[in-house]
Order: sequence, then structure tokens, then C-alpha cells
Amino acid sequence: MAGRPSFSRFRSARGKRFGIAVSRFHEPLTRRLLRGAVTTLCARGVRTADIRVVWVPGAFELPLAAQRLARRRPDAVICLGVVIRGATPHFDYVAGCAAQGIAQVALRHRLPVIFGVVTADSQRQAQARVTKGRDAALSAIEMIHLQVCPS
Ligand code: INI
Repeated sequence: MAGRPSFSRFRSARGKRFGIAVSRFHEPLTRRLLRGAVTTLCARGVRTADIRVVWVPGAFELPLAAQRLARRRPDAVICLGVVIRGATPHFDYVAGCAAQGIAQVALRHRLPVIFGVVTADSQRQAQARVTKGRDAALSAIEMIHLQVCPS
């Protein structure tokens, strides 16, 4: 894919443990994100027993759930949500806090914590982006295998 260095999409995640925090806001869409993430992890050898799922009310609550999951020392945490721009600035607060909070949990726990939150201007646009569950799972696996090469 242009602009994105290649990563083996077939890399195994056998034996790895994952936490997934998923929000109920726009639940039909977030369920699809969850399904995509779980299907992708299982296709790469992860046992369903090694995937712990926690539901939260909205994307704003994802960082706290991610922190709780991170304390159990999984190999990675995936955060899934959908934030749709409305007529108010609520969108910016919710999406911004989710992104910042998730990044903080990753750095504090030194753990891959993946931002699988769809941000969209409309329901229609959000629907077109629900493949992000799969992308989030692949990003988690890539980060688990991250190696810093000596120069
Ligand atoms: N939460 C979302 O996950 N998506 C949204 O689009 C959204 N909007 O638009 O308001 C939203 N709000 C709820 C928020 O995440 C919190 O759950 C709520 O404010 C309670 O803290």
C-alpha cells in the first residue's frame, strides 16, 4: 500500500493475550468493529479465551477501561468506538479525550494500546469505516512484534 511500509499481514499471534475495550455508543457499528477485531485475531491463532472484552458507555470512557485491562498485562489492548460529529463541539471533546487518554495508557504501561476509534462526519461515513476493527487488530499484532533495530 502506498505510503505505508509493508508488514506481514500473515504474522501469527498464537499464544498472545488481548484486552478489548469497546463502547456501546453507536452500538450496531461498534459491534461490527468488535467482530472484525476478534475474527482477525482468531485468524492469526489467538484463542477466544485469551481475548478479554470490556464494554463501556461511550468513547470517553475507553481510556479508563484500557487502563484496567492494561493492569492485567496482556500483550496488547485494543480500544474500539465510533464518534460521529454532531452540531455541537461534543465530538471534539469526546474524540480528543479518547485519543489522548488512550495514548497515555500506552506510554504509562509501555504496552501497545490501539486507537480503533472511528471518527466520522456522518452515520454513512462511519458505516464505511467499520473495517477499522480488523485494522486495529493488525496494528496490535504489528506492535507486539515491534523491534527496534540497531543502527
Ligand atoms: N460517545 C461516543 O462513543 N460516540 C459519540 O458520538 C458520542 N457523542 O456524540 O456524544 C459519545 N458521547 C458519550 C461520551 O462518550 C460519554 O459516554 C458520556 O459523555 C459520559 O461520560
